[in-house]
Amino acid sequence: MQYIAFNKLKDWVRKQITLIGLEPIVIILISSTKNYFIDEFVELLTKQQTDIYWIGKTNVGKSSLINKVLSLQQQFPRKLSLISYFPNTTMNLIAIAYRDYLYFYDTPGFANSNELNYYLNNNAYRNLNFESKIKSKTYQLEYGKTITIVGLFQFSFIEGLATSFHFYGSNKLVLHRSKIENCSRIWKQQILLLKPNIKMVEHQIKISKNNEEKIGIQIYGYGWISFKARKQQLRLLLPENCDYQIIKPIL
Ligand SMILES: Nc1nc2c(ncn2[C@@H]2O[C@H](COP(=O)(O)OP(=O)(O)OP(=O)(O)O)[C@@H](O)[C@H]2O)c(=O)[nH]1
Ligand SMILES: [Mg+2]
Repeated sequence: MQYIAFNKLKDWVRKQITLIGLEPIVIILISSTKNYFIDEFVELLTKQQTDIYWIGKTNVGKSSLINKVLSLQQQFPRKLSLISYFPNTTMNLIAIAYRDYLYFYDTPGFANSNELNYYLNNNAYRNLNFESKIKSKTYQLEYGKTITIVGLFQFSFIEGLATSFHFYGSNKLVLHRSKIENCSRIWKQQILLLKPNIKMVEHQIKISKNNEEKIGIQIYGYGWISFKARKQQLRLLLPENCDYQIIKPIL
């Protein structure tokens, strides 16, 4: 916990929220399983004088957080919200009596088709749960090499000076290093986590900067790959419609 730059992370979240046209009032970084900042969050809730709707992407822990808040406040509703590591666990609007005639409304989470998780088969969710702190995996690569994030996507280093690439994704994912010329064969042997018949698309990425600035490629639903800018030419193989963007690394 002490290793994470909270303010940097909060700034990043604020920027992302602003980009989609919303104005955040308070940002609290929270975990209901690790209890991070739960007290601050509960205090905020006790000041609310309206019903509270719990809205967000599927599988991010909305129902878990509701149950946590209720148990901390020694409230035992007839029915707690269901939780699971599968997406779309909450299927309907669920009203839960809170206090002073106020209600929590747990809502079904939404899924975005531009994220990798949208293309996963059901067994894959176990592999993508972020239960422990992310440990980055580092590869010092010469050009001509591919890293296959087994069953999910491929990252190829086409041209440029030798570079250290740091992969920040779920610790449970296996990474496989190979020569570019072998990567199609490896991919065909290893499609395990995506739904069947997902069309894969290649994206060419040219880094124009050559100033050693730390940059990253964020792959929606996975995490990000960070490295120093050295005019590299890269290639990503992703499910069609899955998005990525070049970012300043968050950590
Ligand atoms: N690491 C970690 N996992 C969590 C946390 N909160 C919930 N989870 C896990 O995340 C998964 C999804 O939790 P849910 O509470 O069902 O998520 P949800 O947002 O209600 O999902 P939908 O109902 O599909 O919208 C479960 O496997 C939880 O155990 C957390 O704070 N940290
Ligand atoms: Mg839920």
